[in-house]
Amino acid sequence: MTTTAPIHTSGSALPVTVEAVELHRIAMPLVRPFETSFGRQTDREVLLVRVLTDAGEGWGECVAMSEPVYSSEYVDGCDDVIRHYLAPALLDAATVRASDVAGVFGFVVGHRMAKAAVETAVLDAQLRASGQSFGEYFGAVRPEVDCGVSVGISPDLDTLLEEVSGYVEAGYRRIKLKIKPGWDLEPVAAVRALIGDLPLQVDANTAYTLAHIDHLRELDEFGLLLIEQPFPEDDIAAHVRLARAIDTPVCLDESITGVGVAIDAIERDATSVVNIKAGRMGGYLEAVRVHDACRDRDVPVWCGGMLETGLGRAANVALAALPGFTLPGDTSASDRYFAEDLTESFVLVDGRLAVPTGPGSGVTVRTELVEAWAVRPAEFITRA
Ligand code: OSB
Ligand code: MG
Repeated sequence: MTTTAPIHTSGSALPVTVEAVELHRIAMPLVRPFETSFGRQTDREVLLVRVLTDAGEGWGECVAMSEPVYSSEYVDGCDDVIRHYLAPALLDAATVRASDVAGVFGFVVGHRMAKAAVETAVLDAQLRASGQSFGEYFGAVRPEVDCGVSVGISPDLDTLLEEVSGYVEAGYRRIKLKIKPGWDLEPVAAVRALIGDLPLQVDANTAYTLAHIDHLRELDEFGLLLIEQPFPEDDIAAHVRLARAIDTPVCLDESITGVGVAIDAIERDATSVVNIKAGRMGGYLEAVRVHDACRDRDVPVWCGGMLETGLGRAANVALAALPGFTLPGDTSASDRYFAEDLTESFVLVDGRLAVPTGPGSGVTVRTELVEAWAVRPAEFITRA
């Protein structure tokens, strides 16, 4: 009963032979520090995967953070697992389509962000060769997507309100506030008073426990779209209990590592909205499957973010153009993150970003910047 267009895994999408995998490590300063319940980030250390194939090149961005604080993955770990396991397996696999890659990587447990980065690079190469865009391949149904913005924990309320005002002026269609114990009801009340009835939601990144249920119920008076991931990722049962106690919809992020968990969490009423992040799920193909499963169950989804560069953003925006993405995503404009982006800039127009239409990701990695921003020499992995 899947109602969405199927992934276009056949037809013009010819398989490619991967001849080399390149790993690039760059650092990009954020325009302002980003603080969450798990820490404060001032720059993004990005691992980029470039595959060289018989049909041309493809690029993928690894969304892992420098430290294993959002999930167990982190940049050095992804680098290591790609270098020692994923890249050699891909080079051994002869010809592959992107839809084969998860199978090739099936012998490695977990490491979804690493797998996603490589799979995306293969998909980019494959689609560039066949002239199809990510949006067409995923089944996009709209030329642009509604955008929200994720706002970090501030040193004080004045700073928070000033930051939020700027985003409202820029035209964002939804505000998300990071919360944690000690930074929740007050900032939410202040921002609600500032923004009137503009959609507002909160994200706790697992900072609460069941002992906070009564406290979290106090959020109900602010008419939030949702509360994202209040409890630890493996505690689905705790989210079931909160969902029963609170009027605000509960939305899982960290917990949803694939379509199986998504269906389980929905069937148990742990989550009534799902945050889709391809990196967390092992790739865009699994993300599309989660979208389809949610749509079949009338569960709205929205596209999460990991402070991606234009490369990752291009793919996220294409994904967010699928029909089940009915809420604004954390797909913000380039200037919300970086003074200069790694690709063409994504510019907010009327609160939306345009879905790229060119082949593959539809954006071009500025290789001179990859070189200029490198924190270490590139690594080249070829067939043994
Ligand atoms: O939980 O959604 C999250 C950033 C890094 C890690 C986790 C999260 C986030 C964000 C930022 O909220 C979303 C974005 O603008 O990319
Ligand atoms: Mg989140």
